[in-house]
Amino acid sequence: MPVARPETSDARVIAHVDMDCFYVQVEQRKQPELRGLPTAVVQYNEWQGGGLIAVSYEARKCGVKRVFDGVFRSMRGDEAKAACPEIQLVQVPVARGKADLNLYRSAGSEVVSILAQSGKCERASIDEVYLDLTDAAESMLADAPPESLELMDEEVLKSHILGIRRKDGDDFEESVRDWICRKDADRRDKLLSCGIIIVAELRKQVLKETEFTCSAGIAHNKMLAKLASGMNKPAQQTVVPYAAVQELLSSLPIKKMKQLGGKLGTSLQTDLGVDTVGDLLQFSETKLQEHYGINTGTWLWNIARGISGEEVQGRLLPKSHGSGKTFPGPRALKSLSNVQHWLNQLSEELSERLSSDLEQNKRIASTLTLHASAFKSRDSDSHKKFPSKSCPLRYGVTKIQEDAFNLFQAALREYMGPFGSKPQGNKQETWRITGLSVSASKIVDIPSGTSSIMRYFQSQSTSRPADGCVQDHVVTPSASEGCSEQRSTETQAVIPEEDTGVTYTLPNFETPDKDIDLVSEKDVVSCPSSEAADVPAQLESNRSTQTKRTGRKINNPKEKNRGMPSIVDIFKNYNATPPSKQETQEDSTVSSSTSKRANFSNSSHSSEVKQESEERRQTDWGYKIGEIDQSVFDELPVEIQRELRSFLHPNKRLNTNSKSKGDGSTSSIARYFPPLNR
Ligand code: TTP
Repeated sequence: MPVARPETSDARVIAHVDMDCFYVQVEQRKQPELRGLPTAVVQYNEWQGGGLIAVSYEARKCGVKRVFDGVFRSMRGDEAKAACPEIQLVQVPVARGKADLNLYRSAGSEVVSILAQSGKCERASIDEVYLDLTDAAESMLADAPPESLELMDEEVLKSHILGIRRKDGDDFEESVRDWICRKDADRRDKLLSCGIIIVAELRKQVLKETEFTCSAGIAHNKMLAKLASGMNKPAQQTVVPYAAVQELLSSLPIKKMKQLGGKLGTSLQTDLGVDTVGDLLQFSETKLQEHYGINTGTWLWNIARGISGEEVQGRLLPKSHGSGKTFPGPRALKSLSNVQHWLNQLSEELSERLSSDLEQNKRIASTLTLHASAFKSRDSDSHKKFPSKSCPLRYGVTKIQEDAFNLFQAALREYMGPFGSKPQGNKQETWRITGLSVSASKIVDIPSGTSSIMRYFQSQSTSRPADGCVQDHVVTPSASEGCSEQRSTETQAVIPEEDTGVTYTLPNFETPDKDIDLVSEKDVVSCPSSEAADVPAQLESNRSTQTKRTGRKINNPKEKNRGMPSIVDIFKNYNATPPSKQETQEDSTVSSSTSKRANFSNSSHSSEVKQESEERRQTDWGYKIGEIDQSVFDELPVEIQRELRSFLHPNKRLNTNSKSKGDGSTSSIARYFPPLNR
């Protein structure tokens, strides 16, 4: 079968950098006496010595593993001790009764900030980075090509280059040098050679500055670079020249390919008899599309040929934030109050991370999603998944807590179905929750400058569900790869908080430790139907408590599904049509300068004029200002809250304004959103 050449991506130089036994290295840096010793990081609970989540390479040599082969559970500390009596077990830090990964996150950021200097850099997880080194490689090729170098670093010469043919007795390093310095090499290989030198240098720099070792894969696209980085660990780099691609893929088990570890990979094995990625070559694109749909079919056809057009994203910050915890076996949650307790903890952590993202990076997330895993007591429908739910995200810890709990209740009602509240036989059907997570996604930069705030909120609002209601969280196949995130997250994951040693398959569930990129939401699609007439008894009682707690009785069935109003809902009703001349004058007065606004309010406008302007303001906003729940402003940073309140209530503003005018201070909104400088 003729093999298509990768098109444009074949001249790119992409690296995937992956830290070695990352949590262990972070702990060893903290406690240098552990260096060189067999070490493992375990979960904080001590049942059977805690589940292993990271294992040093010294410990791996003694047979200690994170996941037991063939058994879907993590190795316990006690089992690790039996295999390797001298192993050092370090517990993950704990906060709010769950693993606190901040230490590891910031260690990952240290690495990212070093690597980002070399070119376009995408932080792919807590300890993985993609780099697009094409520009750097091209410059090197133009200015100081590898064959012109007199000395070559040892780290470069240790590189594993796939497809190099060595004769018996050939020196490893010499053969690497020869390959790198070939004068007759084609341009693609020459660029890769430059990539080898650049990555070796970067890895040395990371080691020097952070004391962490890492491994890397260097290839012409992300997919191949990622495959290569894990091939020779720790502290080594592997290169995939174009000529070696088919050989690599022909023997690569299909399930080892990113995004084929789950159902799709299984289907390829059982339905098409495909064992290796190379086996896919026998199927035409049309055939694959017939089986798996247009996007996935094309994606499969491409990966069989080592083609992947996926770009390095140029993103140093996470795409989403999540906080989760599992409650396996006897720890499964069985009451709403327990669920609420844990959702409060998770929401608190999420809120903290959102606040620091806002503070440090001037970014705002707009969707809150709840994922859970569950089972029912007498499970007639054991395969029914606990639905994931999303809603617009409101800032402020109590709001996130409240919304997360509301999402949970909506999901639970759906999960239990119309018979949830009815006893079947003698017993009432009950539920157990084995995993909970809350995540914030659709994170965007806040545009700089006061005037763009409205635009920001408006653009946010247009991407939202019409009425801000609880939405089913649906993961759809990615257009770029034709493969759904759901499949990719179906791989077995060892979750730091798990307790009984069971490793879970968690479709749609965000592993708290690898907290970046795991939630790649596509769009929320439909509102659930209005609340089921039959709801579980637990929920029924809780719903009345909820109504009491919020003090807001819900009579209107439409309103029931709306969820709480968000600041975004208010802004989306802001009328952006160009105002009349008179309005323009007033608008600029109220929205851009506090001092002008003070002048306006201080001037001797008649009360009719004030009333008129008030009416205009009300029309512009599409809301009766008096009816806006003032608590929605709590979602915003304090100084902006102040400014918006004074925009809506200019008279109240007078008292404080004279003071700020005296300070000569500029608009706080403008100060809050300085031009981005990253
Ligand atoms: P990995 O990169 O998968 O593994 P690792 O860095 O420990 O080891 P390797 O050298 O083989 O790459 O994960 C990075 C960190 O994420 C890891 O140190 C601990 C954490 N982690 C978990 O807590 N649970 C998991 O299931 C996985 C896979 C990782």
